[in-house]
Amino acid sequence: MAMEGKVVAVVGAGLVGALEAVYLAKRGAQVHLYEYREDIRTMEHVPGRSINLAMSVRGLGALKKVGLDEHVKQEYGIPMNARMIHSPRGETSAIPYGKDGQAIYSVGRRYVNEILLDEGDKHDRITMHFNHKLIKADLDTPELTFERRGELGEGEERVVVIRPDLVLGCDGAYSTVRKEMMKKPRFNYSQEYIPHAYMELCMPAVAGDFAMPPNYLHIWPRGQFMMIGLPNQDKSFTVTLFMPTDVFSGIKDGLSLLDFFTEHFRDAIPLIGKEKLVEDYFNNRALPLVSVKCFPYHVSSSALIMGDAAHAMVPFYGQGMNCGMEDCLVLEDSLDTAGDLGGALEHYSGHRNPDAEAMCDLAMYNYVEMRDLVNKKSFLLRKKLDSFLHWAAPKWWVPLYTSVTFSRMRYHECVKNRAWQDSALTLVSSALCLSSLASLYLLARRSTSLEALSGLTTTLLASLPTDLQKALNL
Ligand code: FAD
Ligand code: EGU
Repeated sequence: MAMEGKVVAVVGAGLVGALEAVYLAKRGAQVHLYEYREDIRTMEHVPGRSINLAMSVRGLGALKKVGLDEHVKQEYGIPMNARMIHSPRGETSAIPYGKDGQAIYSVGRRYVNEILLDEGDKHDRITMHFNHKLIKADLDTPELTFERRGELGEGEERVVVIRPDLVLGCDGAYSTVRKEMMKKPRFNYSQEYIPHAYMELCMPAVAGDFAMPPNYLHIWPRGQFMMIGLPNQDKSFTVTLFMPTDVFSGIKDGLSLLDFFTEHFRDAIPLIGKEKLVEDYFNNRALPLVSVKCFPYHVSSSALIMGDAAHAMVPFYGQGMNCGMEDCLVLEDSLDTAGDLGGALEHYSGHRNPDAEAMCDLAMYNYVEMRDLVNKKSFLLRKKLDSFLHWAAPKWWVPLYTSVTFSRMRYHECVKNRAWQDSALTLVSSALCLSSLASLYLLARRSTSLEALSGLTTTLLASLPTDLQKALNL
């Protein structure tokens, strides 16, 4: 579908909006990019959400279309080849993500946003409007109303009204465009705030070098609490603390904070520094985590939501940005195949929804799993079994996180693939149980020291099936 001459208003110049604007300009559309904040490239300090993110195959695949993937992979991003698990006693162990050099990349949110805006500047067909807050939208016409922030220039009005051909809502988890869609009949919507919130803390460089090995995603799994650390370009780490909101608010002074860290994250204290830890914690607010699902993503041929606006997810799979950027690739396919704009948007909605919702579910499921299972033997055994089978038959056995993080398999198929593996393991473990039962029975019949063996058999029988079942995570 050609977009020549079409006027598209992209709302939100975040990671997805800035990328989509370039995609559309390359298709010949006249793009107007509206952003509530001022131009982040001219800001000294950008407040708000997570400083760095894990970028993997899907995000990189989307950047490839604008020629930025190699730059992020080779020059800018910091490869993380493995997770490094920090035990409560401060011991560390590494679990690789994949084979030889497979890695995910730690990237700065601000930097990626800036190079995308710079890319946009190269296109005459893109006009950027910063300090424009969408306050009202009639999505049928469509008509958008923006309020300008800050000082106005000569002859500029506070309120700006526009009538584009198409509205793309890339305005994040608390999307205004989505709020307008909610007024439509037959629009499905659900959201969930989880009990956990997050806070980012800084682990500074020590004598000009990283305080911990840089090429890892550092994890402190503690059941109810969790901390995750990603390396930054300036050799610091950003560590993100995840805890229930009441635990955050229960820590009221420096002493109780240090007690808390001594109990749960002892090894991180000297790395962050006592004073800095206390200062950062009390100068920061814990931010909420929300998961959003909705359907459809479009209104006839006049509006579409993408990225977090359409499918905000909890961050426990490191896929929010990756999924949002992949949205842009999926829309490209829809525009390529459909005959008209309405058809393309409808195709996109129907095609993307099962995948986006599958990813929201996976992220939520992982949140529960991380909380409850991290230290359980069955969980670790399944991880090892998965890796082993993947090593033995890389084409046939692809673990869930591998298909999600290192492939572009549709998210809902990743889930299906996992379901298939679960039933295969059930089958194999039942077969193992049965055959061990049978051989024990045969052994017992032949044996002269029947009594000893039958005792052993009983013990084994009692323990084996449940253990195996647990071990195989059934
Ligand atoms: P946003 O980045 O939120 O951009 C939306 C833009 O719209 C903003 O610039 C905003 O100012 C603007 N806007 C909003 N309302 C208006 C309005 N009314 N008018 C005009 N403009 C407006 N993802 C990963 O892939 N890997 C990770 O490791 C990862 N880690 C994360 C860790 C945490 C703690 C969190 C919270 C998220 C993480 N994510 C991660 C998810 C990722 O941050 C988001 O999925 C991603 O930022 C979504 O991009 P977006 O462009 O859709 O929305
Ligand atoms: C959470 C917060 C490790 C950045 C899920 C892994 C995340 C990230 C994991 C954050 C975990 C959790 C995976 C990646 C990634 C793991 C993944 C989670 C980046 C299953 C900045 N998660 N995250 N899984 O496998 O697939 O290492 O804030 F702790 S990257 Cl929760 Cl691959």
